[in-house]
Amino acid sequence: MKTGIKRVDALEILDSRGHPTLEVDVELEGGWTGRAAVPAGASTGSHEARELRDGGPRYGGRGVSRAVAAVTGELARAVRGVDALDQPGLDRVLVEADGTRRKERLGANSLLGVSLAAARAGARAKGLPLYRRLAELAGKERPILPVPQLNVINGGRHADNGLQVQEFMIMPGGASSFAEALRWAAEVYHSLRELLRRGGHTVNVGDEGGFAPGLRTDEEALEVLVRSIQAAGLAPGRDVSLALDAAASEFFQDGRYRPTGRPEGLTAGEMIELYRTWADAYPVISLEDGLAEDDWEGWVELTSRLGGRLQLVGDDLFVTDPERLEQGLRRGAANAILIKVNQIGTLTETLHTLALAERRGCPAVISHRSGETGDTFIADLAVGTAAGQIKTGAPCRGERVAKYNRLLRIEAEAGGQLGYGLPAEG
Ligand code: 2PG
Ligand code: MG
Repeated sequence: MKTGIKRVDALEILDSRGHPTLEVDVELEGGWTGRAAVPAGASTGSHEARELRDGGPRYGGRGVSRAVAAVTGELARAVRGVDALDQPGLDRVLVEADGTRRKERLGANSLLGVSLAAARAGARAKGLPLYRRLAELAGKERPILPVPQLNVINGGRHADNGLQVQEFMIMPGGASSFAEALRWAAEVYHSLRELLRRGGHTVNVGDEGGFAPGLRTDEEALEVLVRSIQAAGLAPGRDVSLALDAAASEFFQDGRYRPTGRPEGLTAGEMIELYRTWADAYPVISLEDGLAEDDWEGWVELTSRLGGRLQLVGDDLFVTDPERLEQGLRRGAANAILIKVNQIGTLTETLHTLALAERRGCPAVISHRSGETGDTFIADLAVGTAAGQIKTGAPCRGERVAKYNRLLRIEAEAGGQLGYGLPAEG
């Protein structure tokens, strides 16, 4: 069989934060090859699948030489001869080889590298661009270019300033193509830079390419964002809206929310009230991880109070896990899901969660991690699965821009055949 897996290799490389990560190569019997690099989070949810890291003195314990050994040893033996075109079968072999619920034995990073590299090799064997191959695997006839959420102001764990919200994002939903959306976003990004500079702020960038200014309050950040959209000649709320990732699990302690500067803490109800005032005053349309990963009661209240007007995205809450998504939808917690391939560990499981979300009318946002590489797999994933939304950082820093540029290329190569925006209902 020419599409059987012949060789699997792995290399310890660096991610965008200078931490080690895995790069995996898969070669098929017919000579087709695929390569994939694995991302890594900083504000990781406690229910995510586990990465395998070395511990010990190398790279401060973050080395992945054990994961390299898992890929080139146990996993390579397990998948040898398996048909790369049977992605569900291949991913089953990977999951069974590991044998644990959270993939802690061989590491979700090891499994994911093999899964994604094999998908690339499979696309080459079929002579398809990756997004077309992913559309085939997802059973989608109409791939679509996603609306990007671009993180232009960084706070929380991704920066050293006083901002409680980890990510302040712009969403150019009013554009008529992805290329126009990205141009608008870049123009807003530069007018933001200018406004911050004039206000005496540093314009150094954080982990995801957004500015990390020494702003004192989240409201100041929301204000300057609205002004920068206007300064770019665009209409806040119509052309460009705002999306936030509070990453609230990061500042939830002893039953209260304790962002920087609020040591007394806030209840979930007070947090919800704060979000309501923001939604009233600013063109915010999406809020991710507004509350903590296990605060189910708070999430239910948040969703019943603000779910009619905001997209409430579960990231740490759902960790791309179909069981947690099912539980959330049953209880009425959140109304959208963030999808991160390394939270679950294989392509097939990711597609499975996406399919469940779609069946339940739950929008999905395909996402990068704060630690990334030049790998652009998620750009193709967003298009092929017709998810409708992607978040992959600012229009700045090579590892972020690589994904946006890949989307530009997909749109251009399709010659106007692919739509832009949220998928049509129904
Ligand atoms: C998030 C992500 C990506 P991290 O919280 O959504 O922006 O951050 O990869 O650090 O978990
Ligand atoms: Mg998040």
